[in-house]
Amino acid sequence: MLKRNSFCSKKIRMRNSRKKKKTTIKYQKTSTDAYISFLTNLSQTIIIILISNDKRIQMKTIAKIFLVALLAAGTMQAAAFEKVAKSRSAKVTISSEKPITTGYNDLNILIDEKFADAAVKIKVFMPAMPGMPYMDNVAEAKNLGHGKFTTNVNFSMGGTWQIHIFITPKTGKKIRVKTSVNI
Ligand SMILES: [Cu+2]
Repeated sequence: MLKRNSFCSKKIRMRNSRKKKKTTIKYQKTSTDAYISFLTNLSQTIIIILISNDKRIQMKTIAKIFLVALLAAGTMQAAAFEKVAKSRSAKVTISSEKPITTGYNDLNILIDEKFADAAVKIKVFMPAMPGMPYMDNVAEAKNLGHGKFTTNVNFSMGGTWQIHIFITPKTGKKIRVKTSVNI
């Protein structure tokens, strides 16, 4: 009986490790998508546990919950910062693998593929405040293809920074998308 049980859990472990490889690819989405999938998966597995009297199914589903939770936590760390900004003609997703801090930060900019050959520029600025002058930093974004861009920008102090993304398509009007970040 003991032997059978340990064989059983070994089989489950093997199956889980195979499943993990598959799900790793599946969870290479945005953190929001991953979180929604995680919640859906969690509620489904809880329902299976509740309606099942089979110990083995219960064990499998519990293992699955831990696996999914682990993957979700990993994916959420992958994008520590993410913000979606919209204008009338463009949607921009700005993200960072690390939390935004004072100083230079690597930012990923994702725009619609129809702007894949556009020039993208970022401007961050903080309006003048009592005892503090206006501050800004402008950076060109590097085109990685398929609407993905990357840039490195300086937030020279803590506080609320305005972010403007300028998209200049090969043909057509220049687009400005606005958002902000608190540091
Ligand atoms: Cu300031």
